Amino acid sequence: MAEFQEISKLSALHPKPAGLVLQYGTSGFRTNAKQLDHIMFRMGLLATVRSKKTKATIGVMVTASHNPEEDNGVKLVDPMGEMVTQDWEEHATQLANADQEDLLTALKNIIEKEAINMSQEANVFVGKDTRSSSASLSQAVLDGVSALGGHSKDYGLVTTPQLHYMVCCQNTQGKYGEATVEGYYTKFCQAFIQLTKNTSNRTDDQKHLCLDGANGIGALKVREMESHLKKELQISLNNDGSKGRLNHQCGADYVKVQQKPPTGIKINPGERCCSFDGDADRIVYYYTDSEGTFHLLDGDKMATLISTFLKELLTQAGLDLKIAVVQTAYANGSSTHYLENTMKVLVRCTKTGVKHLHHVAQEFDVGVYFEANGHGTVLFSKAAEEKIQQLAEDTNVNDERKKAALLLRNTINVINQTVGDAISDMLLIEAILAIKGMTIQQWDTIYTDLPNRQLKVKVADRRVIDTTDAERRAVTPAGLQEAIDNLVKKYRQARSFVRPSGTEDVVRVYAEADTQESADALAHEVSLAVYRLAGGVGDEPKPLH
Ligand code: NG1
Ligand code: ZN
Repeated sequence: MAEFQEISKLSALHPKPAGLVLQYGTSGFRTNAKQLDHIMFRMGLLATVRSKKTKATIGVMVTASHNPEEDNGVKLVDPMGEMVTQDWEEHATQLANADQEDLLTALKNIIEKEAINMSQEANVFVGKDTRSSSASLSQAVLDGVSALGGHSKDYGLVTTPQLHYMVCCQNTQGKYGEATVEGYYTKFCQAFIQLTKNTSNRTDDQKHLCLDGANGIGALKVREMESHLKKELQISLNNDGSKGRLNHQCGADYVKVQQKPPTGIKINPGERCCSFDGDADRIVYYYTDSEGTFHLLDGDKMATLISTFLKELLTQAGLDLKIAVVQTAYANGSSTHYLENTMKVLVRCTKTGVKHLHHVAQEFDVGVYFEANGHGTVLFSKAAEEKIQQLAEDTNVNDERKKAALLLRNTINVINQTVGDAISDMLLIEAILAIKGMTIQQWDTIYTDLPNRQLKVKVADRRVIDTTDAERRAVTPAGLQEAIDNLVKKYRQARSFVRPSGTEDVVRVYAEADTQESADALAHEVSLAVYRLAGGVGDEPKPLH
């Protein structure tokens, strides 16, 4: 077929370095940008084939999120704006790793296996973050699409969640919103303004938010969006990319893992601040108190605030809808305890990676999911949306129920249900705080986090660690889980687990306990156990203190 000749010709312009093997990880391929040109071309091919299969528009986002500037990556977006399905992740890995001369065979295998009608039209949306490598890498994706005769639309610089939104809008014929950046701002900002319109006693101080844009795409997009907010939210933007390096000592991941404020930002005591990550699909909040102590409000705190707000509204509206919170093993033990025992909300735990959380959240009428690192959103089932809509339009209900239904309807509209979205989450949190008349300090005191520590250990092959029970227990190597259990017993309120990272060549160690010293000591001791039992390389982990 003519298109296959074209592929042979064009793929030679995007050659695969011999011997390079990459896996479609927790969220796509991710590594040093220099190694990714062939991957991008091939993902252009795969997205085109996926589009033919689903008879819908597919998205391809070029970004390495919170990773360093010199890295890059790519993730595929399925028709409803969700992450690509797991069996296609395998196709992606096959195609990415095929030797240059075997590329056509690998592609044909996928086409055959999936019984794809190659005469079907294909449409692919492409977006990229602000990394300097993203321009040529996204061009390689576009080349891949055109090599197979697919149509493409290049959205240029967009946040990851904006691209997910575009794909969903396109495939729902505009029901989700208009598939433009302008449409995105209009939808979410209008909902925010509606939500906050009866909170007229908000002062300018309360409307003020200090934002760290991680020197990335989120900063650019917040600047574009600002006028739509009509001063109802007044953002002072720091780390906007004009000086500092992307994700360098700033951004949501830095703040969460280091448990300290980003550089490049001056924080006044008590001031409400938040940080986005490099592609604006994560957000964390924080403040420093009058003693200068730093307080982090992470994904768990957001899940708690949001689920409490929604549960109260559902009760006021008299709607019997099932709400649940989905977390991972990294969720702070205090948050799980509070949600289950005080809020009486159903909590479910899944493996790390939003695709896992997203799927479980879909099982409920209202599924709130957040990773502790600040990636999350809320999903409403179709039935739940319909019930809320009906109630909002019903002229025979009392004022309290009506008011709650209207708030719920606007809450649905301020949320990007396709994927965790820093901008949309920020608007939601800001609206909830405004409606409840709550300060960040009051939000923080809902429950107290258990002190915790995350560490990384380098091992020769991280795949020697296999886990079960939503990654909370290690099955291999032999003796590791037993060692962890024995260490955990030494501390109060302690918990620890290890798992191989899906985005970095490391094993991650998590520990929490009643004091920071204990959490640090436990994390260190577990790191040593990993180093000794799972083939550690380099220097032995050193104690933190
Ligand atoms: P890995 O490297 O698999 O731990 C990290 C995050 C995930 C997720 C992905 C994708 C932690 C502990 N892990 O995955 O939650 O966000 O990156 O960006 O934060
Ligand atoms: Zn991200």
